[in-house]
Amino acid sequence: MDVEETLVLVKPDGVARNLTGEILRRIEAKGYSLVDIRMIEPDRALLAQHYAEHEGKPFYEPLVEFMLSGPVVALRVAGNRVIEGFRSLAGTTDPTTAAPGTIRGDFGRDWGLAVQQNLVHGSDSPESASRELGLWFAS
Ligand code: IDP
Repeated sequence: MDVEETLVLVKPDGVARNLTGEILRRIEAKGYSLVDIRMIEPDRALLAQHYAEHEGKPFYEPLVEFMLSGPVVALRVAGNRVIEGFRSLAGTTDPTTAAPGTIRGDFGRDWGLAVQQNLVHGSDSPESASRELGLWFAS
């Protein structure tokens, strides 16, 4: 067994479209465990840390504005190889080409905006998961 924890965020579009329950249902149906959950209105400082690797990219500012547009649901999720497994459940970044059966493929919409409103975030490595869980579940 390679039990890990990952950070999943239901982004503002997912919360606004009442998809939090559906996303959590898929995570639990896959056999992963919900360890903690918080609804958070992130500030710029938190988002700057969370998205530090993207600073300077063309989509960075629109991405931060989008993430500030409404509450986010943060999930601490545990399971065997859950980091890779959740990213598989989520589908690829672009909702237009994400495979049907994935969260982004089934529900993500291409609004033609400067940032992809693709419903969820999932940590991409054990190092990212540890860092991001520390940010979103601090104190
Ligand atoms: P991921 O969320 O699939 O891991 P990342 O490359 O880490 O994708 O990008 C973080 C977020 O930034 C994406 O989920 C998406 O919302 C946004 N994003 C990434 N690449 C683009 C792009 O080329 N155009 C617009 N938005 C993007």
